[in-house]
Amino acid sequence: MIIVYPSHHVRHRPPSEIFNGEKEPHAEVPQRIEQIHEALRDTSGIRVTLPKRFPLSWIEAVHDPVYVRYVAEAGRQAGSTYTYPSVFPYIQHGDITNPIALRGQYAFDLYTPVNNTTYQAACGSAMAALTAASLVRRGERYAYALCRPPGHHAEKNRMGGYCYFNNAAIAANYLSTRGKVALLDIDVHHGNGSQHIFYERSDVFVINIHADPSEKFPYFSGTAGEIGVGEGSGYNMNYPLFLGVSDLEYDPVLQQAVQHIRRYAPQFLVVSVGYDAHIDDPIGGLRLSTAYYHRMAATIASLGIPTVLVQEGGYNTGKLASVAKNFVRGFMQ
Ligand code: SP5
Ligand code: ZN
Repeated sequence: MIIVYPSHHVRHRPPSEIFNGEKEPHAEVPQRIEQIHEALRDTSGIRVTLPKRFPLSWIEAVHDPVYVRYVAEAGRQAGSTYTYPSVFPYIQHGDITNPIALRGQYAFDLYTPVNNTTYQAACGSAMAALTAASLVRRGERYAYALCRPPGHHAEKNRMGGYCYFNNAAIAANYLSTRGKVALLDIDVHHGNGSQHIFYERSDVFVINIHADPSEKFPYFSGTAGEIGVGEGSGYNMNYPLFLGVSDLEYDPVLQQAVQHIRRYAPQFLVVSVGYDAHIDDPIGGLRLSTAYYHRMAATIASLGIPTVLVQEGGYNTGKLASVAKNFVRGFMQ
């Protein structure tokens, strides 16, 4: 298994997220990827590589170029201080130019601040996903991009949920030039960004298993009724789960999802891998065991489809190393 490690991620470290008017320590910390990286580089059968550079057009194929430029420019303006939205413009009379208004125009929450390290980290993260995708496109059976910042909440023109650029969607779109792609999202949070990006497309089938959005972030997206529109109708599936779901209840849902992917018969699979459905995750709300991550990975790998694994969430820095090791070993066996 080849692991792609985007080293620039460490410079992006937001100190806080704002929840219900209170500043709280930011959950999406550099140690997450550092710990996974350290655990995996010493695992047999694993080789670590750095991201290669790809044209910005692969990011702009998924995100509005104006949004991409905004992330770069807002970061430059911010300097080293992390900036947050205050107002979310809900109607537009002509162009919005005020920087305070723009922060809210291009974001949907107060968890996803921007400073002058953010753009470089977000690009590096996207390049890691593209590097893994290109390896798989050239014949590797699988590759794992240790993306940070994560991506699956980022929509075409909006950041949120700690995500700026949608790494998994960028990889899936890149691969879709060669054939049908399935995007399976097992992060505990609904991948609203990936859903948004592919909602009208049938060449990328998006399937999400997550904590019910009536209970958990992102709150506004991820119900079973969201099935896609137009050409994309029937090519988006959501499996919202009750809080507290354990291995035994999760597994039949994963089996169903895998069946749907098999029937779609994609040429490539992208997996948004979050470890935040683990029982000890501080924000997830589900109860999957460390051992189950091994079985989960083996089940997904049994599809036998060339696969790009893309890191999303997972916030218990004491557990991530062992969970990731289990997942990768389950995938490789
Ligand atoms: C990629 C990813 O997993 N993003 C998840 C973003 C969800 N963040 C929600 C954090 C809310 C936690 N704060 C509430 C705790 C109340 N004290
Ligand atoms: Zn998550």
